[in-house]
Amino acid sequence: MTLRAADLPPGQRARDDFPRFGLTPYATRFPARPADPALECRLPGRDPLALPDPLAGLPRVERRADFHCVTTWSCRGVGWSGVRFADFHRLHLQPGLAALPVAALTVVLRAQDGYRTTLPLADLLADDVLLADRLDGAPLPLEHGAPLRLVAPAHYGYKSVKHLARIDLVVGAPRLRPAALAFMDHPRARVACEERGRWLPGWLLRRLYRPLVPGTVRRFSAAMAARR
Ligand SMILES: Nc1nc2c(c(=O)[nH]1)N[C@H]1C(S)=C(S)[C@@H](COP(=O)(O)O)O[C@H]1N2
Ligand SMILES: [Mo]
Repeated sequence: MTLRAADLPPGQRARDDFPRFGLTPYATRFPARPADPALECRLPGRDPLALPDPLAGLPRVERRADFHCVTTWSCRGVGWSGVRFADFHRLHLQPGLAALPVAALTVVLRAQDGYRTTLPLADLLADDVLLADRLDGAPLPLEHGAPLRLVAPAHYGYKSVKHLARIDLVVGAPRLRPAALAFMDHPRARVACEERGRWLPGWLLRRLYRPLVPGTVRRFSAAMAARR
């Protein structure tokens, strides 16, 4: 661990590595189809849309962004490549949404390992949100979300769903049991506002989460090594 740099968001500390990380039960859960990027999309009142190659036909972009985990570690300057979620939306989602306004829609994001969370559609349309299939110039490795992950740098890492498998657009607040306990899953989780969780203030969650980092990093990397 290095000391917190002055330009990191409140409560964050930079680390030199980019660890495999997540909720403890997910340390030993892996994607069922790590080489198959197929994505299913569900829109209100429409048949499910199956996309075997979800990035096909979209402009590729590269983005460098800091990655902020809610437990207070940050990794500076991670280099992603993929397509903008906004471009994906324009091609595949918007045509099926008819007159439904963006502001009315929430997106449920589900992963091949069973992980799930939500974000407002409006947040996903920000220019820095990607569907990424490459990391630092190489194909996305299993530990960082192969075959396809969401990257939403303005939100805590728990919104950047790895091994993305399905996205559902729903009107209003979805009835979803989040992967984490309800208090841990803020509907927006914006890093700049320190929206670490619901109900409890960010400064308190910082203190609760920070001691869990070293053990969680060890657990996730041991599970990855065992899998190889
Ligand atoms: N499918 C899936 N996505 C996930 C998680 C997970 O356990 N499973 N953990 C989340 C959390 S809490 C964080 S901090 C980041 C970690 O991403 P990394 O393993 O690439 O560092 O992934 C997020 N997305
Ligand atoms: Mo996290």
